Amino acid sequence: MSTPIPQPPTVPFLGNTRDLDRDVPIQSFILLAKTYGEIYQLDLLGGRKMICVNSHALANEISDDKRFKKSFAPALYQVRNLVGDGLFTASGDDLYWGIAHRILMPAFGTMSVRGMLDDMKDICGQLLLKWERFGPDAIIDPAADFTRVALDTIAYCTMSYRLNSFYTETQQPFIKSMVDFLKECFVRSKRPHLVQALMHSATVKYENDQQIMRDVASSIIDDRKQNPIDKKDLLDLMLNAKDPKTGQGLSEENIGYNLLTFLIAGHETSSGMMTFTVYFLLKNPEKMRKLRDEIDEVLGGRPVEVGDFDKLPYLVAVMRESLRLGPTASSRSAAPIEDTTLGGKYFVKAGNSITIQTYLMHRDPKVWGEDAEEFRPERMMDGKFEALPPNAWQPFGFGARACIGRPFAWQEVMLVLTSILQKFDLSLADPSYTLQISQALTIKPKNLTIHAKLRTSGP
Ligand code: MNH
Repeated sequence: MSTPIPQPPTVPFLGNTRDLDRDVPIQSFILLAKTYGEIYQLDLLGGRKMICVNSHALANEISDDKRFKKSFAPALYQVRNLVGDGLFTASGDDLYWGIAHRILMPAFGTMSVRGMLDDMKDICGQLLLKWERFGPDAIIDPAADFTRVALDTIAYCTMSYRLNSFYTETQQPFIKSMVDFLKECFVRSKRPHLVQALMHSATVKYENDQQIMRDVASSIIDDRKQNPIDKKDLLDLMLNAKDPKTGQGLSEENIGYNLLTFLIAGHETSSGMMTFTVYFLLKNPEKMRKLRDEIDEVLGGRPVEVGDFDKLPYLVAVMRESLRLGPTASSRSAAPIEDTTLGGKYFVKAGNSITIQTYLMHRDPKVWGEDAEEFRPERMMDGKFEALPPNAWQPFGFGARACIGRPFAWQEVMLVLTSILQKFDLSLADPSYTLQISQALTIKPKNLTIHAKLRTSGP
């Protein structure tokens, strides 16, 4: 006998759509989990159901490529309007996922990423200069500056293209369009078709935002075609490499999709991670001191090099803990390949999307204990990380469809954090700040502001 999956009361026509906050849906997911526990379902528009799981036990069961395959929450499905069958949004059955995956994997291996360190330093240096020149009284918006770093880093390291975000006063049009586009994807996925049809100006803007991003992609591709370079970067691979298995290259259309995929997937998550980490460190000054002591001890004042990354265990623990409490990709979805039963009692039909709320799973007291809400990097080191139950820490997803950019993001964030802490004393601009979350496709701290003062006591 199967047990029905708990569900909040529905209203006619709208189902459970009103249970989801428009701007910050994760707030609703947190509240719903408090009421309904490890699993619940919602009726969305167009007859779709959303099943959410919140516990490690159920998430672990779904982390099985033989029983489940990646699926798309409604908002992510909308993102396909822009990036089609690019790597992130391709369905497992899309021929192009396999071709692009095999062509692009080598570009994101650890060795290849190590070769990008100097280019990453170029961009990171622009951030350091800006904060130094702004001086100790300036109010810095770290989410905005980390977005500049991350976006410029991905464009420069993988496409040898300078977006020069630090040289524009306001946000890059690309970033503005991207944020608005992702927001609209969310809102759209919850709007009835009839209402959507009437929202003419929203649709015009939605399409205009996509065009702005497509234009950036085209100019990067055209620029490369006109000015070929020797470097075998990601863009070169996309334009020229052949899939070893099928012998096929990527189509023009798919190159465009993937280029935008990398610009979007390659920066939102990393910039959010840097912002969360700075937030957690500022709220936990003794952890900040401990981290800085480690950096000073290992590096003195010299720039970090590739070989140093293995010598900074506390930094690694801080990054893991920050991604546990602030997993910037806060959920992922998968669907059973055949009809199945979850947790021995909840029946789920084949193809019915299940959303793992990583944010909640990362706080499951069965795994993390009663102090799960506390930022405690110590739980991520000295063998404790390796001893965690399988799939308890999953900020980069799972299996074949896990994050391809993990080594890239890891190195980038290590570089930025070590560089900032070597150079500045950070403080909250508003000491009473408490965490609020903003959400587009990913989550990050909202309205966090800081000061950065050059260190007086050097290493
Ligand atoms: Mn990334 C997939 C999280 C940085 C490019 N990424 C995923 C998934 C998660 C994720 C979770 C799986 C999503 C799903 O199952 O639906 N990614 C992150 C986080 C960071 C990150 C937390 C940084 C911190 N990602 C990056 C960077 C790049 C990148 C940097 C590019 C350089 N990610 C991708 C791509 C995919 C992906 C591409 C899709 C991979 C695939 O399906 O084959």
